Amino acid sequence: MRQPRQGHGAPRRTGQISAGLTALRIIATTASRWLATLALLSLATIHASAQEAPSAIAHVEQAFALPTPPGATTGAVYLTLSIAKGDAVLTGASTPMAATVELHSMQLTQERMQMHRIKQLAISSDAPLAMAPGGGPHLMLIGLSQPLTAGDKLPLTLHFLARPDTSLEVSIKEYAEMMPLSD
Ligand SMILES: [Cu+2]
Repeated sequence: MRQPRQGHGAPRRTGQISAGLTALRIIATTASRWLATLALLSLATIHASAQEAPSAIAHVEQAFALPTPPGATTGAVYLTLSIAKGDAVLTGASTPMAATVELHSMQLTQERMQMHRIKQLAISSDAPLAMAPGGGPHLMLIGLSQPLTAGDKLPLTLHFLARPDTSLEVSIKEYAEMMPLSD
């Protein structure tokens, strides 16, 4: 006698509960799929930025400028530019101490070293760029607001193609100071 009562009520309730559980499961599954998708998306974003970040930073070392004689309006900056991963293109530089900064290269023309302006300088992890007085590329300061004095510093910002600028302080010193002491 008891069974029919329970029997009439129980299956229906069980059915409602299981239907409710199924609905919950579907919601839970959909939610977890969404969460998984979101997690994957954010991972992909992190991965993309992690891939771009290291190569974005070009490393600058041994940046120096030679002192200029009184009255001189041009000077030169030399530096070593390297990159840990990938490549970069230096497109120019600027300083509040000169009207313009040009990328220059030196070329031997009819037994004379001649400077000429170049538009950009490419570097890669395989091929860093080491500038030095006496030839090759350098940064030419044009329209100096004051002579470059040994011991002073020169603020310089390097501009790259599709990469953030790099700002640094350039030491003004005699080239001899950069050479290892020998003899
Ligand atoms: Cu030059």
